[in-house]
Amino acid sequence: MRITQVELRHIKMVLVSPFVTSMGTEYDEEHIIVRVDGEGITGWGESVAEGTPYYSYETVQTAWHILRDFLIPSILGKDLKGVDEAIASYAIVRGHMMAKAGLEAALWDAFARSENRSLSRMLGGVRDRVDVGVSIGIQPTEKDLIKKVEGYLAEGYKRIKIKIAPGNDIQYVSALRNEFPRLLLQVDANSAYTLNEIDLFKRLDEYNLSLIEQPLGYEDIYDHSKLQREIKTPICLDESIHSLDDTRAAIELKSCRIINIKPGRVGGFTESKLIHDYCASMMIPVWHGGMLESGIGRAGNVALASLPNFILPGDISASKRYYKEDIVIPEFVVNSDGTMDVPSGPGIGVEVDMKMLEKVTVRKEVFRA
Ligand code: OSB
Ligand code: MG
Repeated sequence: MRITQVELRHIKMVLVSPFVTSMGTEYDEEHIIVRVDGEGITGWGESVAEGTPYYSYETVQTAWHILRDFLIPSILGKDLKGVDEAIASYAIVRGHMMAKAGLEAALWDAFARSENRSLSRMLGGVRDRVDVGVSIGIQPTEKDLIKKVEGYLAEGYKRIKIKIAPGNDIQYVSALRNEFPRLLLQVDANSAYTLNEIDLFKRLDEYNLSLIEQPLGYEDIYDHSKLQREIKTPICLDESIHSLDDTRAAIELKSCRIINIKPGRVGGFTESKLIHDYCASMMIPVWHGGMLESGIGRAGNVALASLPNFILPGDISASKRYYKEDIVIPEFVVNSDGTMDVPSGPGIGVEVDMKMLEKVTVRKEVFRA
């Protein structure tokens, strides 16, 4: 496919409620929507770089720079045989995984559409529904949290993840466990602790958590291996894993027993699949993380999560859990049994709502071959 045009859109969408984590409070979400065109086919992708460099060093501005000045020029006007050839053309660019993943996603969608296949099938998906959970930010009180959880459980969600931070941890876990003794519950610290707080993690062992996500440094693998040795609850790494190589290091060092896969964090679906396959071979379960995506990114996440080793429910929630209106048709919904349907149409399997996309676009740039 000869790629004749690439379009970038900086989008900003207002969250239905502020998202509070150890990294701060988010009121709206900024991402980049990537559109590629070639030979009458259009592909869509989402780069999950945010407005702020708090989760990752990447931001919308750095991703835009890398896309405009390096990634897009490396593929524009080229007759690509497939996604692998695109990846090879920009392999010289180090890091900037979210910038790469946004372009790669649009290319995957375009190639899947050109073969009239769904992205799920194209990636090796084996399920037509995936198990989903919800990620809840830090609430003002334990009572507020319990109310939120009751609401999400009533909607069908299979698993609850809560954000924790020093001073906002054990009391929330304990309150939830008291109220819901059998709830599938996990916590995400987003790197807010150090090994000095090892006693807290030993106390958390009493609450039957499915996992503790990224308790220590955001690039760390070594200290996590020391912590995992001292606690029973499985550690799951998010921020520290940018590649298959990081995954191998973490598993060989026994730094974690579970891996969170986010295509944006590892450079795209291709690297995600390598990590997925390696983890399967090592009997390490994976689950799909989330970056508060719009429906475009969410569609790709659901497709990837249909691969067989995505064993635990993902941070993949209904469109309305994030935004009043989504930018795709149909929007994503959760079934009452806590699953989400994997789109079966060509490519990402949903249609972009151009009117809504226009409404949330704050900047647009078009590149032509
Ligand atoms: O650490 O998993 C995280 C959102 C933004 C940045 C980092 C994270 C998150 C979430 C939300 O937890 C997951 C979702 O999209 O529902
Ligand atoms: Mg996380």
